[in-house]
Amino acid sequence: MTRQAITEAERSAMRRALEIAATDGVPLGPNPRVGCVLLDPAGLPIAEGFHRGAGTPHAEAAALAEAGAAAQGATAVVTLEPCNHTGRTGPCSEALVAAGVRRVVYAQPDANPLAAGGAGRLRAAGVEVEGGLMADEAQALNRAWTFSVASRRPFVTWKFATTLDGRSAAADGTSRWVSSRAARVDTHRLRAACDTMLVGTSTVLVDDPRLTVRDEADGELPVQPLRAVMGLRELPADRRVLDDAAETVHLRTRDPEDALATLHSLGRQHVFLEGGPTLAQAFLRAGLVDEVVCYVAPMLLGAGRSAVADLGITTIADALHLHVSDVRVLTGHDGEDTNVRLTMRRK
Ligand code: AOF
Ligand code: ZN
Repeated sequence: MTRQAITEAERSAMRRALEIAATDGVPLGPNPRVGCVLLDPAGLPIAEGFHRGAGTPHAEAAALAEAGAAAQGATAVVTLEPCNHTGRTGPCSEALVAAGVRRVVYAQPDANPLAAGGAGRLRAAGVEVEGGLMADEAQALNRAWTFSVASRRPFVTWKFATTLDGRSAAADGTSRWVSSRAARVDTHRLRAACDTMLVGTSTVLVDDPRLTVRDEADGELPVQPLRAVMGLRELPADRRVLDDAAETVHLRTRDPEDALATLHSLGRQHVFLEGGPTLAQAFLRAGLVDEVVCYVAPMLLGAGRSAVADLGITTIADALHLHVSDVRVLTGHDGEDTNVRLTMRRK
């Protein structure tokens, strides 16, 4: 059987599927964002659907429901390989076959071992299948989901604020407002895109942070990330992290790998690490930081606590290297901070 090349109509359907997958208001995680467009044999769109969050129909099922009998002989263009499992809903591979879909074009292969295998199942049923169209765009849409299903742990973003000379506190321990207001607003935007805030018990004991996502206009957002505190020390009941503004878990371990394993088992995909230099040290030493977000204040201290504790590196050849992915200057009335985003370079 000769394979049919991907058509222009399928390309534009994939662009549309990516667009509807990213519909505002679709909650991030634990499920991926997925879009699906059904085309008739002439390449004209007949129905579309997108996933609206855990427990609701998958994108393919939503599109099939809208198409009804018109799905017979159609091409399904979908941003993720159709699933092959019965989870919260039934397998999409079977639903597509049962509806008489003739061809499936998908973007990203499903890395979820529980759900994968849909392409094979479709081919076995005689459906033409093409994968990989705009796969990078689809992966970018579900960056943390893709990472966590493939790596079996959450993606870790370490955020810190520092002076120009790499200090996170002055010699007397004072550290309040190293970063500007603009940097703090920016931090809340990034917190909102994660599903878990992680700090150590010492941060809770010393700084007593709330660890919630707030915005200037509306205060605390309705959906809050989980607050996770790791370490062996007890948390006094009066700490703000134990208030009822969001859920909190105490991970009784000092080992980053254990902490991430527990968070993974709780369905968490993206950890925002906001602890102090010791927690950062533990995660960096364990090779468990994937992305770094740094706010650099135009300030010099010359002495004081370093932004990260000793990494055991004594010679320049052993330095950890990162890639800069973005640099911005955030300007506000109380100063301007430089925001640098980086990814870790894997050795
Ligand atoms: C979705 N939405 O549109 C597609 C998904 O157990 P479930 O039913 O929640 O299924 C989750 C898995 O199904 C998910 O991790 C992914 O591998 C696959 N496809 N999931 O939430 C969708 N097509
Ligand atoms: Zn499915």
